[in-house]
Amino acid sequence: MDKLIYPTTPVFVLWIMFLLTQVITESVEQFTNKSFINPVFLPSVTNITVKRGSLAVLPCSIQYLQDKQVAWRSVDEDKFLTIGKKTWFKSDQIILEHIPLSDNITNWDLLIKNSEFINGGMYECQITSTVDLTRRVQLNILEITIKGHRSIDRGERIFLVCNVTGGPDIPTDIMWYKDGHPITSRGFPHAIITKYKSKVKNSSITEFIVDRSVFSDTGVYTCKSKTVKNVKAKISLQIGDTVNFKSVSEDLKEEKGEQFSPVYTSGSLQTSNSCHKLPLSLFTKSVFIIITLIYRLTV
Ligand SMILES: *[C@@H]1O[C@H](CO)[C@@H](O)[C@H](O)[C@H]1NC(C)=O
Ligand SMILES: *[C@@H]1O[C@H](CO)[C@@H](O)[C@H](O)[C@H]1NC(C)=O
Ligand SMILES: *[C@@H]1O[C@H](CO)[C@@H](O)[C@H](O)[C@H]1NC(C)=O
Ligand SMILES: *[C@@H]1O[C@H](CO)[C@@H](O)[C@H](O)[C@H]1NC(C)=O
Ligand SMILES: CC(=O)N[C@H]1CO[C@H](CO)[C@@H](O)[C@@H]1O
Repeated sequence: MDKLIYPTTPVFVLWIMFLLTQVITESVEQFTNKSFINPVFLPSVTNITVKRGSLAVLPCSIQYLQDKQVAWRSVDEDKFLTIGKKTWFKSDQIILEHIPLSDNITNWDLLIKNSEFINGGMYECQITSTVDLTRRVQLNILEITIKGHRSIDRGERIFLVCNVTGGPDIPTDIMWYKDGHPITSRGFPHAIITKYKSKVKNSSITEFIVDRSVFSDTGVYTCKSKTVKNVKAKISLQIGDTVNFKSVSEDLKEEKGEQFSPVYTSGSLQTSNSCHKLPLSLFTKSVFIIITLIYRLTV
């Protein structure tokens, strides 16, 4: 007991020295990274949302892979899709994109073509080595549609339904835009926007309603998620008047403050002033032609 607490023998001193050298060489080896480099995943998105039918790119960027292997696995179905550069799971939809970059970085992206709802779920990019390194990527497949009449008469009700369908993670932060501008209660006091989520149908519904449409409601309407990229759809709406032309002119007088040069009337486009000014413009044109002719002749 005494010996251990107060070590003075030369054997013990040698033992301590041996331990110290072991620790030092180990840390030197680690410091120079000779054989101690472990592969690392570089930061990339881990939650991806794409529209049904489009290409889904699941990124996996690795540095210092050295002689180790990369595999992609479907977590939900518990099966390997790719191992190394080989596509393990035979499918026309799945491609492994292997792109070596500089600094010992290589991209091992998993591409899923013509994505379907069934392709949604959790995927895992893994490096097979002594310590298993994994990176999970969530893929959400959505469909977004707008239903509603593309052409209605002035005074009729506008009713557009934006329907986002997909898995349980569908975004509900859907906004309406008209000609690229957000529809707010201030800018569009006559518009009503309603929202609801149907758990049974895995859909999020956002409606745009205007009880009495006016000509200036003509435009391109877009519904899109505030936060999730790619989640958007658009519809072009035309407010027309099939009753008669007289009412169009009256409306134009009524809504003079607004700008709507092309007016849709009974299947043809007319500019607001063309009818009243036609004789006058013909007259000025004729005068102009005559003056030009006289000028040409005299010079
Ligand atoms: C060893 O790793 C460190 C960081 O861990 C790095 O700064 C250094 O450049 C590496 N050395 C070599 C020789 O790659
Ligand atoms: C939204 O779309 C889904 C899938 O197509 C459908 O089942 C559902 O009835 C639609 N909802 C509305 C309100 O149109
Ligand atoms: C992925 O994004 C969706 C939509 O934004 C979200 O609802 C979901 O919680 C996210 N999932 C994960 C695993 O982060
Ligand atoms: C809704 O999503 C759940 C979970 O992803 C799924 O089990 C169910 O079949 C889906 N329902 C419909 C109608 O697509
Ligand atoms: C740390 C590491 O793996 N470095 C390698 C990076 O790639 C070059 C060749 O491109 C190798 O020589 C290095 O050993």
